[in-house]
Parts: sequence; C-alpha cells; structure tokens
Amino acid sequence: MTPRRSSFRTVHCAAVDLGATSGRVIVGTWANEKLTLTEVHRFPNAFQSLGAHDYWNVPGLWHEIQTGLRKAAAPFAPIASVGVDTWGVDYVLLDDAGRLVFPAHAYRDARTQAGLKRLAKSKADLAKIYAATGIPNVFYNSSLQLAETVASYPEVAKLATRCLFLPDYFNYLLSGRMENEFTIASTTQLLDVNSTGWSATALRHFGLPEKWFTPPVLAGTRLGKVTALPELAGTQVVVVPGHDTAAAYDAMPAAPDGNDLFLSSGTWSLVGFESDTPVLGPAALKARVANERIGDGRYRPLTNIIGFWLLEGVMKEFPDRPKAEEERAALNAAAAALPAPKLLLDTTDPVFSNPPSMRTAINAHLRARGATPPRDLAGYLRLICDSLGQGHANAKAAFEKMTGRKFNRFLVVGGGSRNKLMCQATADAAGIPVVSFSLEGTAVGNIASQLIALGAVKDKAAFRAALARTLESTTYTPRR
Ligand code: LFR
Repeated sequence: MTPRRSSFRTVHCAAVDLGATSGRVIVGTWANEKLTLTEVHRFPNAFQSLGAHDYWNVPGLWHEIQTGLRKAAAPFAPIASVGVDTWGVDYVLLDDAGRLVFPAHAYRDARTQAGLKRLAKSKADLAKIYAATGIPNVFYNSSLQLAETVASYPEVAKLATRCLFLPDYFNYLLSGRMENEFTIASTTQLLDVNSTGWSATALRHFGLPEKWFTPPVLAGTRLGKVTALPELAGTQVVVVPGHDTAAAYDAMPAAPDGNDLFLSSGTWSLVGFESDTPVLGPAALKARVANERIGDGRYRPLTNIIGFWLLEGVMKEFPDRPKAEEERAALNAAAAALPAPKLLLDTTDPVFSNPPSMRTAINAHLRARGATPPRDLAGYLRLICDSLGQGHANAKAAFEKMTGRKFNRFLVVGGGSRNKLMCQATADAAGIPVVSFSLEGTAVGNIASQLIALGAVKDKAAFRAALARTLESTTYTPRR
C-alpha cells in the first residue's frame, strides 16, 4: 500500500501553555501520524500581592513566553504556528493603542467577595444569570471581577476600549490582532449560553460596556504572522482553545461512544464531559455546573473542584517537603500505607480558596467537624487525595442524576494524573475504572487545534484516535 503523502509531512507547532503555578513552551512535532512533545522552556508562575490585592506579573509572563519561543526557533525551524492557552477568567483592559489601563488582578484576589455575596442573596438574579450564561456564581468569575473594577473606578470605562482575556492578550502581543477567543470567553459568566456571542443580559447586569468585547472567534482562526519576534517571522499565530481546560479536554483520548468522564487534574480538578447541549436548571445551578464551551462551539459541562491547590498550600508549610523523585515516592508510599482518614474534607468549602495558611485552614475545618488533623505531611497527602477522590465521585453521581447518562470510565490528564493515590481514590469512590495518561493535556490540545487549522490532521476525532494509538496509560480499578 502506498502511504498517504500527508503521513510523511513533519510539522512543528509551538504551544504556549500558562498555568497559575507554572508555564511552559512546548513544541509539538507531528510526523507519521504521531505527536512528539519537546518542552523547550518551563518557568514558575505565581500571583503577587501588593497591599491588599493580588496581581499577575504580566510583563514577566510575556518575557518568559518570548524566551521560550526564541529557544524553540532554531532547533525546530520552521515552526509553522503558535497557539496560546492560559488558566481561565483573568483579563486586561486596554486602550486602542494596546496600552494597559488597569493592572491585571489575579482571580484569587478577595475583591469579588462582596459581589459574590450580593448575587448569592438574590435567587431571582442568580437564576437569571445562570439561565443566560450557564455559569454558576463563583468568586473568580470575570463578571464579578470586571463589575468590581467598574464600580470602584467608573472612569475606567472612559480609558479602556477593550477587554482581552489573557490568551487573547498574548495573541495580540504576538500578532498585533485583538480578538476574543470563544472558550476563554465561556469562562467569564458573560457569554450567552444559547449562542456563541456575548450575553446582553449579563453585561447589563454587571454594568459592563458592550464595546469592550467583540464576537468571539472559534479555534482554528488565523491571526496572521508573528510580528513580535523576528526569529519567528514566518510563523502563524493560530487561535486555539484559549482556556487550558478546554485544551486539556480536547486532548482526551476518549472513546467515540461519549461515555467517558474527563478529569483535568492540576491546581484545580475539572470534572466534566462533552455535550451538544448545556446542562441547566435549578439542580445544575445547585451542583455548580459550569457550561463552559468547546472550541467548536459545543459544551463541556463541568464542575470545578479545588484540586491539588490544597497540597501545594500544605507543602509550603513543611520545610522538609520532598525535593527529589525518590523522596516524593517515599512520601507517597507512606501516605498509601496509612489507614483511610475518618473524615474527608468538604472540597467545596470556600475557606480553601486563598487562606493565609492552608494547613491551618484544613486543621480548623477538621476540628470544627470533630476530627483530628493529620500529624505529618504523609497524613495530609492521604487526606487530600482521598478527599479529591470523593469530590470527583460526587461530581460523577451528580452528572449522572442530572443527565440520565452513565459514565464508564474516568480519563485523567494533567499533572495530577501521575498521582497514583488520587487516581486510586477516585476509582474507589466512583466505582468505575480510572485511566490516567501521562500527558501534558493542555499543551497537546493546544497543538491539536493548530494541526487541524494547518490541515495536517483532519479533525479532533482523527487526532484523538491517533493519540490513543500511541499513548501509554495506567488503569486503576475500583477496590470496593
Ligand atoms: C484551570 C482553570 C480552571 C478555571 C480556573 C480559574 O487551570 O483554568 O478551569 O476554573 O483555572 O481560571
């Protein structure tokens, strides 16, 4: 048989993938229907406090992005395209010349608390906003953040002409074109759940100028060549799912029957699935189902569970925390050998969102429920993994009840997919197998969109099928 010509074509794409605690630039090389990843640059990320508020170091992030792309340029020349994804909801306000007119706040900043409570108090407003946007009332929503900015500084509406979410902003810095991307727009609580446009109801409710937003563009849109870096002058800037979770979901090597539940596991645990329709109504609102969107316009109803943020916080408070791989393995073994905790954490408790000390917050949460805090780091690790497993299982049960669907497997990608304790705890609590892939899901989904836009891969189904053929996975079967 003569191989198809396309299978001999080698294509290099660069993924800029920013998470709240680390960022990376990864080159994806597509050859013979196989994707190979090379991490060319990784850097820590953290929000920083100034006075009473928390901010992102946006110039620092841009510096790291440029450093990563420069490192990639020569070894992978020519790089056909570059795409950017970041965590959700955060944004910058700009004028027509592209200058920032307001500092970029981090979503864990407490400035949204008053707005959060106000909306929570009015059943009618809550239902109205949920019916309009399909997004529940959560402290980090861009809607609450923007509303706070406009209410505190009404003059900002005169200064700013544009709101760009972080992937949009980096796309702009790379290409010179300002566009709002669709999946990141769907994290804001400002997008219309029944169309691909902005929700006039939500914009009015939160007092936001419509002129700040333009109709969102879908994944695959080409923004033009890179103008920011001479080293990448021939490289296309391609719009990918700008929301890291949307990118991670795209990378799931899911069975075509649609019966897999997805878990993107990192700082947050995002449990959800793909759907042609949103999941709405009072039960969905109560279960905090966020009807975020897929790059192609469809839906990915999900719930956001606190994730390894709990462990990241606790680790900081143990100076003897493991640094090397063997130490990490020893800690995991010690945690696995412990008896199951008597009481698990309620992962929906808002006290964990940004406490000054995570260990103190966990201890107080346990004591208030009559339980004794763990003695050592292994104890916390065990408690956190089991609590996340239970949180994931609860999300599965709620989705099954609301949709009448039955999920056969949990597919896990992201940094947390390597955590055996959490994967096993999820399988045990949910009663279905957990299949974990050692996969940089967000970067892979980012690259998949670029390959499809470039015509190197037919569509997402073809990409997933190719990925499933080459990926290594570990299956955790329920033990009870
Ligand atoms: C994960 C993520 C989640 C979003 C949270 C805040 O990185 O993007 O999907 O809810 O960060 O933006």
